[in-house]
Amino acid sequence: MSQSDDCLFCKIIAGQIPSEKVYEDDTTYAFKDINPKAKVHVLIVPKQHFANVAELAREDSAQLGHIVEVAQQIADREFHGAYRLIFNTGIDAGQTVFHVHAHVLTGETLDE
Ligand code: DGP
Repeated sequence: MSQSDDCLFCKIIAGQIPSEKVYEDDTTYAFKDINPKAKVHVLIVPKQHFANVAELAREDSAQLGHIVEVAQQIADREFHGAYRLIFNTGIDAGQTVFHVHAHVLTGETLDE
């Protein structure tokens, strides 16, 4: 599994930094965002390091599809299948951690 030494989310996946796990399988890890923007705010990450969603789509589109499936499972459990899925991509779009992550916002009715 490729990892980046300086990557915060690689360290979370490896258990070197604590997190509140929501889901895990062989390829994918999901945990609660430290600064929630909704009643339920989960980050879903591939265990393999990709910088952003464009790189993930190019190099492993099946993993990208799997992230959407995991988001759906979380929302099915938390809020009758309703959720918002966000991939901030690039500094000017608000990306601060350069290990691709899907923000899943759910658990309540969201503002438009
Ligand atoms: P983004 O701005 O799209 O790169 O989102 C990064 C998210 O990561 C942001 O919503 C806050 C969250 N985050 C940053 N550091 C930590 C951490 O140490 N633990 C957890 N659980 N979340 C973190």
